[in-house]
Parts: sequence; C-alpha cells; structure tokens
Amino acid sequence: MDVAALLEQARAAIAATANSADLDRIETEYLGRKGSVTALRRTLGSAAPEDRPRLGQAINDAAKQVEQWIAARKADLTAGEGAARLAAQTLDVTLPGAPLRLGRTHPLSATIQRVQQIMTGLGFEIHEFPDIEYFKYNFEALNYPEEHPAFDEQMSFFVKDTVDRCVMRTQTTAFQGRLLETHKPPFRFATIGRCYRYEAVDATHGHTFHQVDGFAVGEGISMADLRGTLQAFVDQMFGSDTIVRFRPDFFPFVEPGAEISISWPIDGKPRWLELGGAGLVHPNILEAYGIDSERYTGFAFGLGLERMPMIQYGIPDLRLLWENDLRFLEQF
Ligand code: FA5
Repeated sequence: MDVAALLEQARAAIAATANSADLDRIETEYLGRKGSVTALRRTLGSAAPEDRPRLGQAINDAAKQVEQWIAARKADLTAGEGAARLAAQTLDVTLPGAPLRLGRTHPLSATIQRVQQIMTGLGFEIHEFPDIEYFKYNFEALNYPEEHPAFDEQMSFFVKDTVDRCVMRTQTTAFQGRLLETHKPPFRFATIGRCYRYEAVDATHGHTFHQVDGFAVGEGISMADLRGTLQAFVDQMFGSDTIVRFRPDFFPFVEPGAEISISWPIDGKPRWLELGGAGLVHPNILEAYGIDSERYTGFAFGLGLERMPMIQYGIPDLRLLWENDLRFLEQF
C-alpha cells in the first residue's frame, strides 16, 4: 500500500469510529508496533536508495497526520460520551417524590404523656424507678402479711441469682418504700412504669402492662382528698361527666381500701369499668418509716394504664396495644 492509500484508508476508519474503544483499536492498527505505518516503514529498506529520503519523509508526515486525526477524533468522542453520561445522570426535578411515611405517637405513649400532664397539674412530683425491684420494696415494705398469696411464685417473675431477692416489679406501688426512706411528709409523688406478673394472658391481662401510682402524705389528708383527686384525674382524662365509683377492696398497704371504677357508656348504656385500686395509707407503713401516723395520714392509688386507651377508643383487647400492627396503629 502506498502512503496516499494508507492515509485515505486511515481517515475513513477514524471518521467511522463510534466510541473511544473503537478509536484505541484503530490507533493500534495504524500506529502500533505491528501497525500499517510501521509496516510501511519496513518497506523503506527495499526502496531505491535515491528514493529513500523522500519516501521516509512522506511516511513520517503520514504518521503525524494519522496521530492528529486520532487526537481530534478522541476529543470529539470524549466530549460526546461525557455529554451522554451527563444526560443519563440528569435528575428530573419535576417528577413527584416518593412519599415519606410519617410516624405518630403510639396510643400507649400518648396515654402516658397525658397522665404525666394531669398528675403534674394536680401537684404530683413524678419519679421513675427500676423495673427490677427488690422483694423488700415490692412486697415487704408494703405491709404484706407473710402468708399473702401474692408471694406465691405463680404471681411474680423472680430474678434468679441476685444477692437480695429481686422480682420484676409487679406493681408501681413499690415506689412507696423507696420514697419513704428519703423523704419526709408532706409530699405528693407519682410514678408511671411497666409492671410484670406471671399471669395467663387474655383480652384484659398481659404479663407486662403499665400502671400509674399516686402517693400523698401530709397532715389531715382524708378519703375526701383521695376522691377529689381521682375525680379531677378522670374528669381530665375521660371528660367531666365521668362518675368515679369506690367499692371496698383489700390491699395490705391501705386502710380502708377501695376498688375504683368509672362509668363509661358502652353501646349507649353506662357501664362500670375497673381502673385500679386506692385507699388511705396504712398506718403500719408510715410507722415503719418513723412517721407519726397520728399526725400524718395519706392516700395512695394505682391505676392500670392500658385500660385507659381501651376505654377511650373502645379497644377490645389489650394485646392490640402491644403487637405493633400498623393496620391497628394507623387508626390513631
Ligand atoms: C394493684 O396493683 C395495687 N398496687 C393498686 C393500688 C395502689 C391499690 C395503691 C391501693 C393503693 P391491682 O392488682 O388491682 O392493684 O392492679 C391495678 C390495676 O392494674 C388493675 O385494675 C388493672 O387496670 C391493672 N392491671 C393489673 N394486672 C394487670 C394485667 N395483668 N394486665 C393489664 N393490666 C393489669
């Protein structure tokens, strides 16, 4: 092949390349060690000696020309490929976005927050205590007689291998002994927390549930204060037409003791629903902590928290509050 034919062929091949990889291949084909230009140089030896300088110069010029064409084509191709890449990466800001799912407060958390608000408004100082509690605070400090059935391991989750016997707190009332060790009356304390009982689970009983406890000690505190406080609580929680009913009940740490129910309409008819227990603080408890029970009296109450949203929203089964099924939770 002569120089003119080679140039003509190279120009066409370079112009026909579609991408940089093509072009790299063409570059090797013409300028590489085994390429056409090199092959042409090798023919120099067999040319007539007087022709060699001219021919040599022509081949060098052709090689430079091919190099220039390749460089120019490379610039074009890279620009084009860059533009194509950019186009592929372009974001269409006018497309609608993927909707974000908004979280919301769990009905139990909302209840806890509301109870905290109401109790604080009623002058109670709120404290938190451990879920794993000493047997001493959960039972002994609360005036349980030794043979009380609540001691039965059927009722409590005992924590193994602790130096002092520990249970998973069965009632938030356990905070009374802890507070009496460090505080002198008058005071009004409340706590909200999880409780655990070894219990068969059904629509109204869980092995884990929440309680709120109130505990007030001072001079001249009577049943009327307890009733007034609980009425104020349910007025704010359930509405001011809610009636609170007290019926005698037994708890070792109160005397007298009461079961508290509220009237709540079910299918249009008012029905009594149990919320928890209450009473006047047993004198034995005050005396055990060196408080003169002739001078000081107090009241205490403990309410189940799951019961509150169940009543308010008509939730038939407390397990729904624990299962975290979005079809249920999204209704609130
Ligand atoms: C008590 O736990 C007493 N500590 C309440 C108390 C405090 C009385 C202060 C007097 C003075 P009781 O076991 O009845 O009482 O529980 C109180 C409330 O907690 C119940 O009415 C119920 O609403 C709730 N509760 C009790 N056990 C469960 C359970 N397994 N699952 C869900 N809620 C429960």
